[in-house]
Amino acid sequence: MKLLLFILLIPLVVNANPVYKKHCAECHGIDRLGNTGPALLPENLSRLRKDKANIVIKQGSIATQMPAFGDKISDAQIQTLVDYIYTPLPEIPTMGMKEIKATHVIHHPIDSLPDKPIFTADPLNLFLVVELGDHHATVLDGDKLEPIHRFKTRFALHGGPKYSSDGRFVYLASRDGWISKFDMYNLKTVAEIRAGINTRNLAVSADNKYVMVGNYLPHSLVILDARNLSPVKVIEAKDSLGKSSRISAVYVAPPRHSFIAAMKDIKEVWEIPYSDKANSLPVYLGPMHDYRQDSGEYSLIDTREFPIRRIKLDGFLDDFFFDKNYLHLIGAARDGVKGQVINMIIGRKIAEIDLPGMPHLGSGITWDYQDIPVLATPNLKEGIVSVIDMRTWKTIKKIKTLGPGFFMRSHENSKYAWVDVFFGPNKDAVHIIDKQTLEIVKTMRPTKGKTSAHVEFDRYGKYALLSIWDMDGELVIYDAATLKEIKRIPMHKPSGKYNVYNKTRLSSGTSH
Ligand code: DHE
Repeated sequence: MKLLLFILLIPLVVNANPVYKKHCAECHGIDRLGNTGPALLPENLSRLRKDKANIVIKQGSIATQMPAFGDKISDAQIQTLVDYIYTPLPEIPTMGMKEIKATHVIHHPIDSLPDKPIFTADPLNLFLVVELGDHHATVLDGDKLEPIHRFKTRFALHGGPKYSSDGRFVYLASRDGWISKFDMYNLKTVAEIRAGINTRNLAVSADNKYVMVGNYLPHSLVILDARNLSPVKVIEAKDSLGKSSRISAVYVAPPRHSFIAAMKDIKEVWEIPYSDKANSLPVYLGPMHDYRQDSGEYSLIDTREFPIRRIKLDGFLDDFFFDKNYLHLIGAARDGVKGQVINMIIGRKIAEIDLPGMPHLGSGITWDYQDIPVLATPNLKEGIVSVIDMRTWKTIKKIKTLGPGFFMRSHENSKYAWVDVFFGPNKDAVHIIDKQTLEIVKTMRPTKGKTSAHVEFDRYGKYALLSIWDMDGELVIYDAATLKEIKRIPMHKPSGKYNVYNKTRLSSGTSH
């Protein structure tokens, strides 16, 4: 498969624009099919006008790893780059059922492995820590705060790895489309498959039967059998007029027994049930729904066919998350000013929220502030944390920070929420907010000059683990109550960390 793809791409590599080769190929791929950065093809740039692309190349793109090239290349060279990335490729490699199947590898049949952990650590208090620097992941004992295993991952994992509900298995997605299933009990990668060329993220059904993968390229959702990752169905992402779309993100909504996927280039959110239990959900069978067409008999859905309920929106969604009961979807667009609140029963927008600086919404968290359920999220364009009343969807407070942040985290047992400052001169700072006063009570700089980011708590909310986002980085562990540093563990650009208990119990202080 790899060889075939390479042979197909030889002409693209030889003919690549020289400026592109020098400055862009490392992140976006010599073939423009994406690498650590997204694919750069006209099919994937429909929301970016050419003049805007020119500005992005010149000035960089906020909240991504895209730097400014204005002082490195001339205006004329930038224009050749713009023309180049809007030129269609002679051929985009196909990644349909047949090609996906051909990549499938089973390293260890599940039945051949014991279903008990091979270590004594509490399997529910393990962390998986992704180390982006050298494409590894570390399994960490959350009680002793010591690594127990380190393994090689696929290239450039992105998005949160997702656990099976018992925490035994974890599913990982790489930006270049590889999905890996890792056995946390036996510390082995058990199966792998390439489900996309440029992948966004994955979700696992709450009944542990299916994995759904959302792709930027091709424009598809891929359903895998969660047991061994064999492909079940490829769904092309397009609207009823045939306009296709990248997938912004896919998540699971456990009480709804469905996957929810947002489209990046069409104004729709899709709900795709994976279990017959979805049949008992109350759904308004009005003009927005597209399940049963005219039959109106929601109870007759055959979920093995993965029917699509299309919810039409006013605007695009780049990311979203849910309230506690999965009744509301809260979404935002990169270029939008307002966030949208969608009621999942009636399938339409019921409110707008003031999110001026584009949140990395997967980073939003919720808690009760003086008996008011609130949602709080950092913003990627502005140094503020927005705190929103989830009954009225009005902003209660904008907490000023030292710069735009990526990740916000807390835990039910902690009185604090932690938020990083990911961009700008204060990227080494992290703020600690009192959840009941909404005031910053402490600002720390764990390592002067180095980006500190992404906090995750252990299962009891006793420790907070933070990443020093550097090739010679560290995991810094704090006592979550006294905020005193406890220890440091050297790691290579540690990014996200994922605690089994908090993720599988859907803690309101973290992402799911
Ligand atoms: Fe992420 C999660 C989108 C850039 C690190 N990021 C997510 C998710 C989405 C998303 C939709 C939720 C998926 C999930 O968990 O299933 N990220 C985007 C972007 O649109 C953006 C701004 C541009 C892009 O390059 O795609 C972006 N993200 C980054 C980075 O530059 C980061 C800092 C480094 C990297 O890995 O490329 C980064 N994103 C992360 C991490 C998570 C994540 C560590 C999981 C957080 C968690 O705790 O669940």
